[in-house]
Amino acid sequence: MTSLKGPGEAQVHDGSKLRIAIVHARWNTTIISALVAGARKSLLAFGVREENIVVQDVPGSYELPLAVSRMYTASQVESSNNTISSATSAVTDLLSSTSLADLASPQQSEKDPSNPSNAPLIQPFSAMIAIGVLIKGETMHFEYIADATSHGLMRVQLDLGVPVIFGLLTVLDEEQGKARAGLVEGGHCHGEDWGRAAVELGVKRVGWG
Ligand code: DLZ
Repeated sequence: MTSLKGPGEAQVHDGSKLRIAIVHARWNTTIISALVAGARKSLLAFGVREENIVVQDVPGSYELPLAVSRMYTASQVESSNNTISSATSAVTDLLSSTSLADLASPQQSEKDPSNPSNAPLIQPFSAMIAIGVLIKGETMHFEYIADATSHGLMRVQLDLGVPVIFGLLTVLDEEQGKARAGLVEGGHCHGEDWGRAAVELGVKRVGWG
C-alpha cells in the first residue's frame, strides 16, 4: 500500500549545474553518518558532481545555523573572487570518498562539455542541507536546542535567500533516529529525501530570481 506520508511524486530535476553544501552536527554520529550518506547518494543520483558537494561538520545541532549562514556567505565571496577558500574546501567527512564514488550515477562519470575538467563550480551554494539529530533526554536541553536550531535555520534561508533543507531529526530515542536513517529493518533514510529536496529547490530557485 502506498503511504500518504512523504513528499509525493515530483519531476526529476537535473543537479549537474548545482553546488550544494551539507553541514552536519557530530552528536549521535552513527545516525548522522547514515543521513549524510543518504543525502550524498541522492545528490549524486540526481547528477550533482562529487566536486560540487561540500561537506562540513560542527559539534552539535545548535551550531548549525551559524555554520550554514557563514558558509553561504563564504561561497558568495568565493564566487566573486573565482577562488575556492578554506571555508568550503575543508571537507571533513565521516565517509571515505572511495565508497562514495561507487554511488555515482553513470552520468556522473561523463565529462560535461561546458566544464571539461569537471572543476568545481565556483558559484554560491544553490542549496544547503543542515543535518542534526536531537535525542530527547531527561532535561529541557532537547526543547531549547530544537527550537533555537529550527528557528535559526529558517531565519538563515529567509534572510539570505538560499534554500536550507531541514535535516534536523528530533526523536524521542535512538531507535526512532535509526529508523529514520534507514538503519533498521523497514526504516527509511530521510537523508535521501533531503538530497532530492536540495536538488529540486536548487533548480527552482534559479527561476525565482
Ligand atoms: C548539549 C547537547 C545535547 C544534550 N544533546 C544534543 C543532541 O542530542 N544532538 C545534538 O546535535 N547536539 C546536542 N547537544 C549539543 C548542542 O547542540 C551544542 O553543540 C552544545 O550545546 C554547544 O553549543
